[in-house]
Amino acid sequence: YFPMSTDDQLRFPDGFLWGAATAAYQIEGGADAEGKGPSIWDTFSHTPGKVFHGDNGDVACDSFHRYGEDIALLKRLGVGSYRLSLSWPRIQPTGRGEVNAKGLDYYNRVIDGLVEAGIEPSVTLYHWDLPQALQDAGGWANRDIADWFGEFAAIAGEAFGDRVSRWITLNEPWVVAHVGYRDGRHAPGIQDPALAVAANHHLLLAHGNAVSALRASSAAPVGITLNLTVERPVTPEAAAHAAVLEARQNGVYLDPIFHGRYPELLDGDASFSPAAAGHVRDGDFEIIGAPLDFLGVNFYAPHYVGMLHADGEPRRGETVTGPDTVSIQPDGLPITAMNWLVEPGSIRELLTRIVAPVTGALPVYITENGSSWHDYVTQDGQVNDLERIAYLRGHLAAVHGAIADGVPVKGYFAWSLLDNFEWAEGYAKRFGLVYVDFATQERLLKRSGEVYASIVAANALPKA
Ligand code: PNW
Repeated sequence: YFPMSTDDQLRFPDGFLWGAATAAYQIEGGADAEGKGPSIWDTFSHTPGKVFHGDNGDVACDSFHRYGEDIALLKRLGVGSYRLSLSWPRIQPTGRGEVNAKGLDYYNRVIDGLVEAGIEPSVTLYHWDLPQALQDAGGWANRDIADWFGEFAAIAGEAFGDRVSRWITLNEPWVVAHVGYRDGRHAPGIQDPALAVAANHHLLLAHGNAVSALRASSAAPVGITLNLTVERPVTPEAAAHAAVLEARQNGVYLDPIFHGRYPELLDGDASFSPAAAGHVRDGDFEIIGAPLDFLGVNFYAPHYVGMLHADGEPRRGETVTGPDTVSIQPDGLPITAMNWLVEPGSIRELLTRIVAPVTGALPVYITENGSSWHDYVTQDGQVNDLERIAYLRGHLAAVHGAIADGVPVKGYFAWSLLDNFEWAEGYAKRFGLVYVDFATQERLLKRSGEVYASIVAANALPKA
């Protein structure tokens, strides 16, 4: 145990890294500015029926022009680091060869501005905006993408590796493969389990190649960000089902990276295990298992799983998810605007039960955590987002608990710095510590932003 608690506050370890996070397509705009090529999200968001309200990221938060204001806001929060992502087609318009110098210039301006402000750049190479030209060549379903991504990583490492404080190769490969290629709610909008399971393996190979490429050009620590799931069975019979769900989302990434294999639980399931689907070649696990300096974890909400009643009828709060299984919204837990449960203890369970047994002493960063609510500006010009404050405090207390359990959590990045383009939900779902009026691009620190700034300044969470 470490000396971090007093009667009135939970102290975080000295040097704990506080941050805020965004992603390129969600904030930049400048969709075809200065030589940028189209990404799959440009294509997808301009396809009718794909994104709520027909929204797109053409302008978003206009951070392509307003990054200086964003950096000023980060200074107001007092954070030690900003997690941003690079738009691959801004740097390589077709994803291969030819580098767009003006794209590099943009990120040089942002990174230099951060360093100048004393804020460490934590840079994600890939947060979902694949160059459309690569999708036209098969995207993540084509094994060649491992080499394409390695090349992009080398370009980024050489251009920015002297000033970036930590690298994240991929953001949430499970969402890329599962939501992009299996259920199709995200770009490229494909619904094909065979392509999804191929994408799973190729994402991991690409990650491994990127680790090697970054090592060659930058001394900064390298990791990957996974969105791991906590599946809570509500009855003993549902436990086996919960274990399969965790293997399909957590195991298929954690096991190859840290244990050199795909989960045994999925052996024989060719629609979820890349091994069963025949994608693994000699040497693949050596590439995928390239040693890392940290694991990034994104977490928002747990899931509750149960068995379908014998009469086949879902009860109130139940959604049928398989021939004999349901997902459950339990009574008594708050629900965010995303319809995600609020259950802070689940992030401690994730870190202690799922992450630490796999990663051991490896540093862990929470690279995203946050919540969406129906924020509005009051007549006196404030956003009184009390639910977001409660969510933040609850989850930070639980992260503190995981540290007390012995999990080496080294930092926490709030999602998000800004209200932004929330993928298939468009601008309707706000996650920011800063409110954005998308008509004027005016930014306004929410009350949660003020609270976060005081937590960051104290390196502690007041108990009351
Ligand atoms: C994560 N899903 O997204 C992302 O990393 C962020 O870009 C995003 O804004 C944030 O969480 C909030 O949603 C997800 O539909 C988006 O399963 C959608 C899903 C999962 C993660």
